[in-house]
Amino acid sequence: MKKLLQIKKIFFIASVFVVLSIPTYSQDIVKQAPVGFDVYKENILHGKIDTISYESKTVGTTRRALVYTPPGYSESKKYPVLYLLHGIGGDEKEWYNGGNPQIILDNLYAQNKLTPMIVIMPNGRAIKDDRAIGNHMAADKVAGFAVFEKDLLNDLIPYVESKFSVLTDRESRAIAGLSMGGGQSLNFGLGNLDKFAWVGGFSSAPNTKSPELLVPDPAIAKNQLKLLWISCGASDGLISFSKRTHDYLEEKGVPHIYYIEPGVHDFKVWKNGLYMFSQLIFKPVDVSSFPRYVYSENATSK
Ligand code: FER
Repeated sequence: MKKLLQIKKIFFIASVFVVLSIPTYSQDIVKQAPVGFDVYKENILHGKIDTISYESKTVGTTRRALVYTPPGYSESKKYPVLYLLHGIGGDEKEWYNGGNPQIILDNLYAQNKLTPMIVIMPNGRAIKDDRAIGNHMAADKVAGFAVFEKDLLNDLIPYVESKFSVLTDRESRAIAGLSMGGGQSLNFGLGNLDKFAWVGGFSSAPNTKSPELLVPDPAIAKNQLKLLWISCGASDGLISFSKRTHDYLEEKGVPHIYYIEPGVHDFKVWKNGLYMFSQLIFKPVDVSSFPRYVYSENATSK
């Protein structure tokens, strides 16, 4: 009888531990950016933004990109690389001008929330005159966004890997972008799983390939991807391109985060995309947490 009571007691204590550990566990996911995430702070370490130029055999010109190196960047360490792509009306400076990614990332580094990485912001319009002028929808300009796949793989990545102290395996390479760049990221990332293990599309545009072309072999994608991130503003006119991709991935059992937040087609959503995606990459991923990525009004990541 005494023994039974003891067993009951042990069982009770064990259950208390299990119950208490649930809330701790559920705090693990990355939450919507809190107020102040994009505000410059004087008294923390800051990364550095530079312009780089590389010879593009694909386009036949010298092309530009911005590079953000993290606080404390050292040639004696090797870093993973995030390629961060702009939208149809932008160029290599669009993220910098509209989203101040260096402020968002500096603040996250100050809170120890990022694996140190280099961020490359290229010009994704791979045509001779790649300036963001005139009619952005002109056929030759739109076509340049598809040609950028070759420029990225054959010209820019080799340049970055020859000039910076970076890791070169697929698990050390991520690609994400906004709108037209979100479509590029899904197309190029999922189309080159030997090159990219982390893929993110923020408010992806109509250039996003149809799901069957994007992920023709769900088993390979499931096996190769570390993280596939798809986010969009709930009131974005382009949401159908994210939703159809999500629906297909869900049907085929390919793990991914589908994160819908209040908002339209603008930098508020894209900055939060960078805030959340950057915290998830280049570290262990818990696939079972993906369904818990649901927008929460009073989220703070503190
Ligand atoms: C389109 C609508 C929007 C399109 C591209 C976009 C190529 C891109 C928008 C953006 O990058 O912000 O029909 O076709």
